[in-house]
Amino acid sequence: MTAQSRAANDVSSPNDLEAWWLPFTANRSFKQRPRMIARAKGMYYYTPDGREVIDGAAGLWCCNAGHNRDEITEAIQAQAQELDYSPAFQFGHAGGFALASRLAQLAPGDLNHAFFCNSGSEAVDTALKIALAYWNVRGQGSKTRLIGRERGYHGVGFGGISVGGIVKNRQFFGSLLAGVDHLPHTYNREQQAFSRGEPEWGAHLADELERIVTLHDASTIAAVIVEPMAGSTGVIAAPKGYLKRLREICDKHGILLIFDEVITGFGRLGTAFAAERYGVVPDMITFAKGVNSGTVPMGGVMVRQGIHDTFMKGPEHVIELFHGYTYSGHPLACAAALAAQDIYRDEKLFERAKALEPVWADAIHSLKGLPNVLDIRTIGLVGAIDLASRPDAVGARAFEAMDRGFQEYGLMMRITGDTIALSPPLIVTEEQIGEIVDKLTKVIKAVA
Ligand code: PXG
Repeated sequence: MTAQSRAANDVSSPNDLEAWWLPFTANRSFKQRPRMIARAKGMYYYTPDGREVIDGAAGLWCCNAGHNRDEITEAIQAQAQELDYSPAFQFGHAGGFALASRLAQLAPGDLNHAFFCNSGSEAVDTALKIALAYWNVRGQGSKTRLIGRERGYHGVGFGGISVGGIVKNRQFFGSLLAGVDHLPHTYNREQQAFSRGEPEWGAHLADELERIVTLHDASTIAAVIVEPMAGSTGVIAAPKGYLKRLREICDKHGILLIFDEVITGFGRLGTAFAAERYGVVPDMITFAKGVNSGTVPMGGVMVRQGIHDTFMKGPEHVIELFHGYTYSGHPLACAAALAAQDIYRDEKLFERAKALEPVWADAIHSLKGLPNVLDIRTIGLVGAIDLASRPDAVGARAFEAMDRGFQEYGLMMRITGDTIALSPPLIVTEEQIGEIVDKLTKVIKAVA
């Protein structure tokens, strides 16, 4: 920066969009036609000029309690006044322990321990590292191979993109982690089009894990990681019976099973964790986003009792796991999470998501028949609409839908390729579901 622009560094309103390189964004097009957000409340965002935009995406799948909840804001304020930061390496604070206990209660089975970090990407790297270290500590250091799934999204760390299966997130970044293999994804439009909830077809695809085990031998495989519902790739729910089958195969061969619940955690599918919906207890669950309704960066891993206990041996002054982050269990993130968890419990928001699932499904599936709609999928309070791509311009139609939805119709949505994804805050009312579908109908017609 020039001395002159440095001197201008104290302006209170940003009027230059140049310096911020936005993540996962078409930057040049954004800067020509910015989509600026100034404030939020409940189900709505507001633009700097005061236009109301209904939030069909819970921010980025994270603001499950709705926006700017007073209880959360006040908890963050009070915490900042009391204890702004405290180290978590060799020290602790009450909020972190309270939150970990709370999450242990919420998680199924004996997923009794929480390891905190600051994002979903860090949660995934943490879970993969715990898996590798676990086998090492048990004297089975040859178990190093990690198995992900095609079309999976596990954040953007090197671990996450290695087990992930989204081509663009991998192809530019070199050789990634060695010793990774992938299950096939479970989407098949011919068999599953316009599905509500778990598709009937596809459980057999879990048996591909047997093929992978035969190829590499179980003695080389540490863990399998999957999203119970693949979100980022465009919403692919696990077929009926698929996750149970994965659990059985992992048990048979002594392989750890990790559910990445960064999106599905905290009510998105109508239960605290998707693991509960499917009656399957994985060995670890990664979480982030909804843990504090997206208000302060936070992620973490829930770990089963036996895995945790395996590390708790040897001389007591020695660190058991050489892993952690400066901001692990940050006091502000914990305070926000405790307040968010109170809201989820007191307003029964997970149950609410479950009760609204059929209403939501009916509403979203009513878009069938609109121009270019090739498939619609719903599960929990999630919906996806595949639009036909324009010739030679994959992604252009959905990009226009997202942009015009925000600029002209007052609707925020997520897109990936030519798929529109919806995941409103769990406080959404039936009337607001109607508003989302109404606006979406207009947008889909507008981009025909
Ligand atoms: N795992 C899963 C399953 C996710 O969905 C991450 C890990 C990474 O979380 P962080 O906090 O590091 O971003 C995610 C994140 C989208 C979208 O467009 C999805 C995510 C993030 C941003 C956009 O669907 N998921």
